[in-house]
Amino acid sequence: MRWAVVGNSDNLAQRLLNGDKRALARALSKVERGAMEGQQLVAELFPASGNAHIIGVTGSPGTGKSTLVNALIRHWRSQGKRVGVVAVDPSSPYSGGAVLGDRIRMSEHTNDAGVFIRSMASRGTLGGLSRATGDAVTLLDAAGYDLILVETVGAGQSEVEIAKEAQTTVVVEVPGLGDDVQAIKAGLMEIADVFAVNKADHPRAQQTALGLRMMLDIANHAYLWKPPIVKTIATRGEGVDKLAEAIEQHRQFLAESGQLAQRQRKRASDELFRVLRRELFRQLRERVGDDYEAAVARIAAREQDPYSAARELLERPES
Ligand SMILES: Nc1nc2c(ncn2[C@@H]2O[C@H](COP(=O)(O)OP(=O)(O)OP(=O)(O)O)[C@@H](O)[C@H]2O)c(=O)[nH]1
Ligand SMILES: [Mg+2]
Repeated sequence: MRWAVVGNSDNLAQRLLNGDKRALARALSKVERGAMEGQQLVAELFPASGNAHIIGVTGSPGTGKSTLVNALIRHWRSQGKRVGVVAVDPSSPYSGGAVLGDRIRMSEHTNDAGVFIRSMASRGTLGGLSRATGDAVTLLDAAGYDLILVETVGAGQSEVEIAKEAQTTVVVEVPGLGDDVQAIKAGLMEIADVFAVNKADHPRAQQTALGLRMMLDIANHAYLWKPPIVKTIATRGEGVDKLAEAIEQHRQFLAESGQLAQRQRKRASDELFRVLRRELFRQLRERVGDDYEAAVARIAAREQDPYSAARELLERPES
């Protein structure tokens, strides 16, 4: 036992720390619902977190992210490392089959005590999803997983936001299809710490890797870290050891350059901002009651502008 827990969520937190996977699953459901109970759990477990290497894996749909994650799990398991996975399932139409697909592809690990895989559904708002993902990572971290992989489909700004919370972001590209243009379009170039050119069994893989290299050399010359480009064939596990090595080297670079502390501070700042924004709004909403809807109606009817309506709500005295 690494941490003793004060407080009481019917000892769920303690059981999670002791490596009980069912307790972890239950705890994750609680944070996913975003209820008070979930917040309490995060509060109890937060001191035990902060040790894991958090790795985002993102890229366009179908590029082979889940297959790669699966292969990475196999690689790190062979070294005795414990691996947690959060697969963020966006509400986009193509994700319908993806959840089942993820489950099948990753199912070889379900009986392994050193692996934990969780799919998060994007019910409700995007802010809700990134909060739930962040909390899930904290819980897996506290549960002692050495590496935590967060798979997101890099289809939009929201997924990019989630990926930004990782310490190391792997962007998965595939050969052909004007992928270089796609990468820029999705804003993925800027967040990539490591590139995987997956499906390297395709003849155009080398060309794609070279194209990426050229673009990176133009865009990134000022940075200390030059994102490596690793060719992989996830289905055969080829290149996966090199990918793992690139990921580990990035973590080492972050630690040695002082950027790890910087990224952690940025993440802390984002988290505090998010929690405060939500909490302040909740408090205000509670205090002003029906006046909120009344203000909305006035603005909609063009009787008042949003600035003065907001000022009035904020200046309302405590009743
Ligand atoms: N030829 C080839 N096919 C691959 C490779 N890696 C993955 N695939 C196949 O590509 C398809 C999509 O793989 P997934 O791992 O589900 O891709 P994904 O990026 O997780 O997909 P979404 O989560 O739906 O965005 C599957 O049929 C895989 O078998 C590879 O290296 N070469
Ligand atoms: Mg997937």
